[in-house]
Amino acid sequence: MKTINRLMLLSLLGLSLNVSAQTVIDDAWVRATVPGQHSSGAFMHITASTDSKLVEVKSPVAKTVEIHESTMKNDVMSMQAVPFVALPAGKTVNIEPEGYHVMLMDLVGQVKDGDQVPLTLIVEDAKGTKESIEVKAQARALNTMPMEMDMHDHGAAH
Ligand SMILES: [Cu+2]
Repeated sequence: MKTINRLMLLSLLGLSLNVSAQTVIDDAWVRATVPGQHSSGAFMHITASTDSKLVEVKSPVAKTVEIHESTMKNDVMSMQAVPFVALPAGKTVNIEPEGYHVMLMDLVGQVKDGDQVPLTLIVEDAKGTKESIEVKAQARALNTMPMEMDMHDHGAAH
Protein backbone atom coordinates (compact mmCIF):
# COMPACT_ATOMS: atom_id res chain seq x y z
CA MET A 1 0.00 0.00 0.00
CA LYS A 2 2.76 2.40 0.96
CA THR A 3 4.66 1.61 -2.22
CA ILE A 4 1.63 2.35 -4.38
CA ASN A 5 1.02 5.67 -2.68
CA ARG A 6 4.61 6.60 -3.18
CA LEU A 7 4.48 5.68 -6.85
CA MET A 8 1.32 7.67 -7.32
CA LEU A 9 2.87 10.64 -5.62
CA LEU A 10 5.93 10.40 -7.83
CA SER A 11 3.87 10.19 -10.99
CA LEU A 12 1.77 13.14 -9.89
CA LEU A 13 4.88 15.16 -9.23
CA GLY A 14 6.26 14.10 -12.58
CA LEU A 15 3.09 15.21 -14.30
CA SER A 16 3.02 18.61 -12.69
CA LEU A 17 6.66 19.17 -13.59
CA ASN A 18 5.95 18.44 -17.23
CA VAL A 19 3.08 20.88 -17.51
CA SER A 20 4.41 24.12 -18.86
CA ALA A 21 2.67 27.38 -18.17
CA GLN A 22 0.36 28.26 -21.00
CA THR A 23 -1.47 31.52 -21.26
CA VAL A 24 -4.13 32.21 -23.86
CA ILE A 25 -4.87 35.73 -25.05
CA ASP A 26 -8.19 36.37 -26.80
CA ASP A 27 -9.71 39.35 -28.54
CA ALA A 28 -6.78 41.75 -28.09
CA TRP A 29 -7.49 45.27 -29.34
CA VAL A 30 -6.17 48.79 -29.00
CA ARG A 31 -8.21 51.96 -29.08
CA ALA A 32 -7.37 53.93 -32.24
CA THR A 33 -6.29 57.53 -31.65
CA VAL A 34 -6.75 60.92 -33.31
CA PRO A 35 -3.68 62.91 -34.47
CA GLY A 36 -1.88 64.48 -31.51
CA GLN A 37 -3.36 62.12 -28.93
CA HIS A 38 -0.64 60.95 -26.55
CA SER A 39 -2.11 57.87 -24.95
CA SER A 40 -4.38 54.95 -25.61
CA GLY A 41 -5.36 51.65 -24.07
CA ALA A 42 -4.96 47.99 -24.94
CA PHE A 43 -7.63 45.46 -23.96
CA MET A 44 -7.95 41.66 -24.10
CA HIS A 45 -9.07 38.51 -22.33
CA ILE A 46 -6.31 36.48 -20.63
CA THR A 47 -6.65 32.89 -19.44
CA ALA A 48 -3.66 31.29 -17.69
CA SER A 49 -3.43 27.53 -17.19
CA THR A 50 -1.73 27.90 -13.80
CA ASP A 51 -1.90 30.63 -11.15
CA SER A 52 0.09 33.45 -12.71
CA LYS A 53 0.25 37.19 -12.98
CA LEU A 54 0.63 39.67 -15.77
CA VAL A 55 3.67 41.67 -14.69
CA GLU A 56 4.68 43.72 -17.71
CA VAL A 57 3.54 44.78 -21.16
CA LYS A 58 5.70 46.23 -23.91
CA SER A 59 4.84 47.72 -27.28
CA PRO A 60 6.87 49.51 -29.95
CA VAL A 61 4.03 52.05 -30.43
CA ALA A 62 4.45 53.57 -26.95
CA LYS A 63 7.48 54.77 -25.03
CA THR A 64 5.84 53.86 -21.73
CA VAL A 65 3.41 51.03 -21.09
CA GLU A 66 1.77 50.65 -17.69
CA ILE A 67 -0.79 48.33 -16.19
CA HIS A 68 -3.60 50.42 -14.71
CA GLU A 69 -6.65 49.80 -12.62
CA SER A 70 -9.71 51.99 -13.00
CA THR A 71 -11.74 52.64 -9.89
CA MET A 72 -15.00 54.47 -9.34
CA LYS A 73 -15.08 56.79 -6.31
CA ASN A 74 -18.00 59.15 -5.71
CA ASP A 75 -19.02 58.80 -9.38
CA VAL A 76 -15.57 59.87 -10.49
CA MET A 77 -13.49 57.43 -12.53
CA SER A 78 -9.82 57.47 -11.71
CA MET A 79 -6.96 55.13 -12.47
CA GLN A 80 -3.60 54.23 -11.06
CA ALA A 81 -0.68 52.04 -12.04
CA VAL A 82 -0.56 48.59 -10.44
CA PRO A 83 2.48 46.24 -10.30
CA PHE A 84 0.61 43.25 -11.75
CA VAL A 85 -2.75 41.67 -12.54
CA ALA A 86 -3.47 38.30 -10.89
CA LEU A 87 -4.37 35.54 -13.36
CA PRO A 88 -5.96 32.66 -11.40
CA ALA A 89 -5.63 29.23 -13.07
CA GLY A 90 -8.30 28.60 -15.69
CA LYS A 91 -10.15 31.86 -15.04
CA THR A 92 -10.56 34.38 -17.86
CA VAL A 93 -9.49 37.83 -16.72
CA ASN A 94 -10.84 40.77 -18.69
CA ILE A 95 -8.48 43.61 -19.43
CA GLU A 96 -11.04 46.33 -20.17
CA PRO A 97 -11.54 50.10 -19.93
CA GLU A 98 -13.61 49.81 -16.73
CA GLY A 99 -11.15 47.62 -14.82
CA TYR A 100 -7.58 46.58 -15.33
CA HIS A 101 -6.24 47.94 -18.59
CA VAL A 102 -2.97 48.33 -20.39
CA MET A 103 -2.10 52.00 -20.79
CA LEU A 104 -0.04 52.98 -23.82
CA MET A 105 1.62 56.31 -22.97
CA ASP A 106 3.85 58.67 -24.96
CA LEU A 107 2.69 57.16 -28.26
CA VAL A 108 5.31 57.37 -31.00
CA GLY A 109 2.61 58.08 -33.60
CA GLN A 110 -1.08 57.88 -34.35
CA VAL A 111 -2.71 54.47 -33.90
CA LYS A 112 -5.03 54.21 -36.89
CA ASP A 113 -8.19 52.13 -37.16
CA GLY A 114 -7.22 48.69 -38.49
CA ASP A 115 -3.54 48.88 -37.47
CA GLN A 116 -2.02 45.71 -36.07
CA VAL A 117 -0.35 46.78 -32.84
CA PRO A 118 2.35 44.40 -31.54
CA LEU A 119 2.22 43.77 -27.79
CA THR A 120 4.57 41.66 -25.67
CA LEU A 121 3.00 40.37 -22.46
CA ILE A 122 5.24 39.10 -19.67
CA VAL A 123 3.42 36.54 -17.52
CA GLU A 124 5.02 35.13 -14.37
CA ASP A 125 3.85 31.84 -12.87
CA ALA A 126 3.77 30.94 -9.16
CA LYS A 127 7.34 29.63 -9.34
CA GLY A 128 8.60 32.91 -10.75
CA THR A 129 9.14 31.58 -14.27
CA LYS A 130 8.47 34.27 -16.84
CA GLU A 131 6.74 33.62 -20.13
CA SER A 132 6.81 36.14 -22.96
CA ILE A 133 3.76 36.21 -25.22
CA GLU A 134 3.58 38.10 -28.50
CA VAL A 135 0.16 39.41 -29.49
CA LYS A 136 -1.06 41.46 -32.44
CA ALA A 137 -3.85 43.71 -31.26
CA GLN A 138 -6.21 45.22 -33.81
CA ALA A 139 -6.75 48.97 -33.52
CA ARG A 140 -10.42 49.92 -33.37
CA ALA A 141 -11.92 53.36 -33.65
CA LEU A 142 -14.73 54.02 -31.23
CA ASN A 143 -17.59 56.40 -31.91
CA THR A 144 -17.19 58.09 -28.57
CA MET A 145 -15.15 61.28 -28.32
CA PRO A 146 -11.64 60.67 -27.06
CA MET A 147 -11.04 61.92 -23.53
CA GLU A 148 -8.55 64.60 -24.56
CA MET A 149 -11.14 66.34 -26.78
CA ASP A 150 -13.07 67.29 -23.66
CA MET A 151 -10.19 69.47 -22.55
CA HIS A 152 -10.30 71.83 -25.55
CA ASP A 153 -11.41 75.30 -24.60
CA HIS A 154 -14.12 76.10 -27.13
CA GLY A 155 -14.88 79.50 -25.61
CA ALA A 156 -11.38 80.94 -25.91
CA ALA A 157 -11.78 82.37 -29.45
CA HIS A 158 -14.79 84.52 -28.62
CU1 LIG B 1 -5.09 54.02 -17.57
